[in-house]
Amino acid sequence: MTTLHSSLGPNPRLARMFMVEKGLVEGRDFTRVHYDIISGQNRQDAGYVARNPLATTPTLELDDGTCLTESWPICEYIEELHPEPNLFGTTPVERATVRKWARLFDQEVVVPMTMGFRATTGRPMFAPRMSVLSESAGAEIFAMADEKWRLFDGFLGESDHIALGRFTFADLMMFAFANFGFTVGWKLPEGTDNLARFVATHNQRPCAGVWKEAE
Ligand SMILES: N[C@@H](CCC(=O)N[C@@H](CS)C(=O)NCC(=O)O)C(=O)O
Repeated sequence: MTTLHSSLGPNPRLARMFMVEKGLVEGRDFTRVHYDIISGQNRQDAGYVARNPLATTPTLELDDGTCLTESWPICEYIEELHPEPNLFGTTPVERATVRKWARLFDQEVVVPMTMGFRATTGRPMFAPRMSVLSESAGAEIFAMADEKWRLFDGFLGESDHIALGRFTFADLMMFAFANFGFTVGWKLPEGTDNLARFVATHNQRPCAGVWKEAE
């Protein structure tokens, strides 16, 4: 059976949320192996490093032993196997639109937010295992992510969907990383009422349950 190598954190949770939205059930459709990333189990387990040389989570291991890494491509792989409900668009233009928003959010929010977290609140965990920015640069780049959250608040406007007027992978990504922020003491920036509404709306979705679990 397909195995999702998973842990705490927004990237494996993004993949798990995607699987929930696809109606895939743990135990029936895939198995999940959990790694304690706080203690660095993912980096110490030689078997896991062989599956994913970067040792990050998630990794999706297929029946033939192929190991797919990187949360977004894992989600696209699952979409190809399980096209419904559609989360990446049904036409070339729709797919380009969903990927545009996901790419923008990934670069403009996810990268500064995660780099900022690793250099500040997450420093005790991350500094021993990878290069991190200085604390002051971390705080600056974390604040830059907030500027971009504000930009996305404006892009959303009165809609609860960033693309196609319906729930897509781009919404899932935004929702996952807002939830990641909440787990590390972050709050939505002042004046982002559209994002607050977006989060409250998507908190009703089945995938939100992933963030209510203790791991
Ligand atoms: N770009 C990767 C990022 C993977 C990543 O950084 N995963 C985090 C969990 S959210 C991780 O493995 N952290 C523990 C570590 O780096 O040791 C993806 O999209 O999957």
